[in-house]
Amino acid sequence: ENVSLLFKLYCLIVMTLVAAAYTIALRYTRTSDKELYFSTTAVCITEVIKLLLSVGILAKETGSLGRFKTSLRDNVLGSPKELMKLSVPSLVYAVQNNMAFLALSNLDAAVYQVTYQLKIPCTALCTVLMLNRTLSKLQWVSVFMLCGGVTLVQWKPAQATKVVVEQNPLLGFGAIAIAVLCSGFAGVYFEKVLKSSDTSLWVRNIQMYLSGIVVTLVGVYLSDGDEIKEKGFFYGYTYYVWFVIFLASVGGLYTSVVVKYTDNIMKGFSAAAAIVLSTIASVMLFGLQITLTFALGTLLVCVSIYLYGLPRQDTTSIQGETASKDRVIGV
Ligand code: NCC
Repeated sequence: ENVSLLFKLYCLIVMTLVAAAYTIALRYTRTSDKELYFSTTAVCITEVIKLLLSVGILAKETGSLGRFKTSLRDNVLGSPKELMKLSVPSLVYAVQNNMAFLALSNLDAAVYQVTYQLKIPCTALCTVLMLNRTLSKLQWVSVFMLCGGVTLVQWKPAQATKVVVEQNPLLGFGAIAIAVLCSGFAGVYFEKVLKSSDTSLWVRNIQMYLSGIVVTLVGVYLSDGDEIKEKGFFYGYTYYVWFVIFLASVGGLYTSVVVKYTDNIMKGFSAAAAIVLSTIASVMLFGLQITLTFALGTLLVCVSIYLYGLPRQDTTSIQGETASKDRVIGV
């Protein structure tokens, strides 16, 4: 499908801004000491909202009520096999999304964001293993360079935050490690399913969010079931919690659009570029100071993007999509 570069850019920028706001807002909601909400329910409600939004978008995409119904009948009710296929990433994403809450309950948002960048090489590895694509040595170097660059760009000296809740940093880092693995695997798995047929993105999303609701409900039951029976599903829900859920839903949908029009590695690269650009914009708008680590990180990010995009020199590996593209442009 042909969409303009401008639209892709728009999706990437929205996705990155939402992700940044999401992390900070989530962290904020976990640092209150009283009436703390059950994070597993927030993950579950997010799946419900994403499902409803996807159904709405599919209705718009199909154009007529008849075609909309046929699409739902064929792809949802009539396709248990496809539903099973999509339950794999939905399970993995359910783990990942719960890990984000666990990590941000135990670690500062800045520390989280920096450590979470390990998902970039992890995603590259999954892409190579699962999509039979190859990366040149230089591209591998650029992937790690990007990872280091984003880390530096987001680096902030540790702040003494007044946090009343009990924190366990080790638990937080463990949760990030799991989230990194999940993000890489689930992202590439979804990309593989999405790009191996003509099925609409919104149908794929509906298939995934349906099992997503079931899986996250199991999570609610297993980890907070007893307490929820006592206090209620929506215990502790403030406007901030609803805002976090809103960001998670919108962010998830934009992520799926980005993966459709680019790929998971590109998602990492462009998110990095968007972070750099938004920081530079805020420096110009609000007159903030550019730190040395930011400047160094920006340099690394730019060089890595340049290196990743260079035409490949090694023609030894003629396998997969990248190699055939290289032949077209005459490398
Ligand atoms: O970690 P990340 O993405 O790979 O997580 C993907 C998020 O998108 C949802 N998703 C994915 C595919 C699909 N078809 N539908 C979806 O709803 C998954 O449920 C999962 O939540 C990133 O690349 O950094 C990004 O990070 C997340 C988020 O900031 C981190 O996971 C931290 O917890 C962003 N999510 C939000 O902003 C809500 C995502 O946009 C980008």
